[in-house]
Amino acid sequence: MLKPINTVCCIGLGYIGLPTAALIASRGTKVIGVDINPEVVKTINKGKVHIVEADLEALVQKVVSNGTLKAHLEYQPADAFLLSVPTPFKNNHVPDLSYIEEAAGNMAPVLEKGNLIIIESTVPVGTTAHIAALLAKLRPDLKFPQMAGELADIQIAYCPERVLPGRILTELVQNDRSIGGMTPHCARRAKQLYEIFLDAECLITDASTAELVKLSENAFRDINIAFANELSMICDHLDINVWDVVQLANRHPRVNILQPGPGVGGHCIAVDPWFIIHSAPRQAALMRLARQVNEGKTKFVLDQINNAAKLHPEAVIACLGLAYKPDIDDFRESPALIIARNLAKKHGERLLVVEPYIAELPSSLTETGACFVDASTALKRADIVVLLVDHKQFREIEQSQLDGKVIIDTKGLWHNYAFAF
Ligand code: SAJ
Repeated sequence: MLKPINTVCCIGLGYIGLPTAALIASRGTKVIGVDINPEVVKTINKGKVHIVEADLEALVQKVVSNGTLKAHLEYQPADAFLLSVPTPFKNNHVPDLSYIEEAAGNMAPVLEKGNLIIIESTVPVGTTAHIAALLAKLRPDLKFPQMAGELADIQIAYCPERVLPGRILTELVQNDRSIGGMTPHCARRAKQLYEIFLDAECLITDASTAELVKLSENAFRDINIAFANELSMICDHLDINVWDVVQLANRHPRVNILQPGPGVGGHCIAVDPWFIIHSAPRQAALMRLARQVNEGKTKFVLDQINNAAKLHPEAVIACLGLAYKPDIDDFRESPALIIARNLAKKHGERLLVVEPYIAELPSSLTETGACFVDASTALKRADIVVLLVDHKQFREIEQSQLDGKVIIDTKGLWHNYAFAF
């Protein structure tokens, strides 16, 4: 008989933690949200959200007003703890576990016998065991799975998320979930928690396998995006339209070439493969090469723009989009932002920037003199138009607004337009 889970403490109220906390609370389970950022805590307790995500604010408003979700700065006792804190990498792509180690250190004092701990953050293989060892040192009075097995006082599991930003609340309910228990009992307890809100399958495995499953999903996607980006650079060299090649090749019943772009952004696809490469440097040759191809594509686009600017001295350049992907406001690891920053340093106020999902430019752009404008102003004033993100707002741009301009379309939005260069 599994101990009931009446209270869940969700640690880290960001892109994953907050939607997860709100969803669990919406099923009637009491949720204590914990975040280190006082602004985030204050915003949530007003029933508001600090991130752009479909339907999230309405859900947070509902569960905060009915008292099932409350955000705190301090950790509180609970039946289960969910850790969704950042796991970036340091320089030279070494995983940075400081956030998750800090969260574990802050959680240790409030742990009680019978608690369940689930790590959701994307982590290098072996991190769940590492955190379990850290907790055992901090709480020698409690028995942990690595020494007590099924008789442990505390159950620990690794359960990665696989939701797509923009569809998080839907995919949290609909996507199958890998449940990596340190013991079978840990996995059963973790499954009990996810069954509070999951409409899909809980796929039971061990912690290390679940850690590598998550990383493999994203490394697989990174390699496939690298194929599309390499193909786009080959097409440029051969003067062939890559969008036609992709469209026609994908009519093959078993071919699915992804979409080229200006590189790979986001805190997942651009980061996670490095966790595998770090764990198996000699074996992960293809994954490392894919990372180099995708990072190289960003430089390739920047060179294209600067070459066009050399042919048109004093040209006004417009960058359309800064986010790492369309129709969201997330700029983490964004290749568009990397390109815009480089152009701003070189071209200053001759750079116009359009980004529908922000109210003002990041200081790294404003300090160079780059101008924040709307799309129609940019298209009127620019000689060189660079499409970096295929936000839905840019789909309304007519060919007539682009006539006579130099176009660098990294997302193929306008590849059917016949341009007079
Ligand atoms: N991109 C391309 N071409 C494509 C697809 C994507 O250039 O054909 C670029 C995007 O523009 C973006 C980057 O790749 O810059 C990543 O975008 P994405 O849509 O592939 O992925 P994320 O980071 O938003 O979400 C991914 C998803 N993982 C997979 O699709 C395997 C999501 O399911 C994960 O939950 C998420 O990573 C995560 O949090 O790990």
